[in-house]
Amino acid sequence: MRGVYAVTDCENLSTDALLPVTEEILRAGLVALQYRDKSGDRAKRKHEARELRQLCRKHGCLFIINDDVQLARSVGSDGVHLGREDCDCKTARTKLGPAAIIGVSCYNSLEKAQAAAANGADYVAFGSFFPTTSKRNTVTAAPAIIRQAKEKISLPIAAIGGITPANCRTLIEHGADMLVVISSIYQAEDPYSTVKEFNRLIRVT
Ligand code: TZP
Ligand code: MG
Repeated sequence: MRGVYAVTDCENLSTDALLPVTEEILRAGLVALQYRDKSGDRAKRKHEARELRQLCRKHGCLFIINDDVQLARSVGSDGVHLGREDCDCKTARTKLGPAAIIGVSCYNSLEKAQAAAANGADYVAFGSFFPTTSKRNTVTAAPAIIRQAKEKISLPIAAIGGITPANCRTLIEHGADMLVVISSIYQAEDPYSTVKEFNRLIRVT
């Protein structure tokens, strides 16, 4: 897994706005798309997740659901992303099976990353590396943690938090495999070109 990993900006976009811009960025080339929606609106979540599942299939992109193992199961996503408020990796594995991609947020903790690896995670995420307005109460991580993690575990490493084409270089140089991004893509004037630019910087296309 290497490249741009976009996360849906459901706080700012209605379904009608989310789907076309997501298809645009899928055309620009994403390694993964995460459906992240904190609304608690079950009907909306199921509808959006199903539509995004289809778009990701069409464009050959992995589709990951944030927090919600049940939703992941019911729409048949490729996997789930778990944070400290979600169920543990082993429980998710039991529910989703051996082929599911399970990502785990590790904030600024190498210990969490090693535990996630031992518990069968498929990738780990660190951050927030830069200030972000997309999430409250973030933990700050320094780029050095990426290199340190690569020495200890052999999983793909995702970096998140305030990442833009202008600041991502240090993360790539420290060994980030995936750049996980909400606002600098979804709120860009030209989301398609922004993904292309990230891809040029991380050299995947
Ligand atoms: N976890 C840590 S920072 C963050 C999440 C979900 C938000 C990232 O969004 P943005 O807009 O790319 O800073
Ligand atoms: Mg979560």
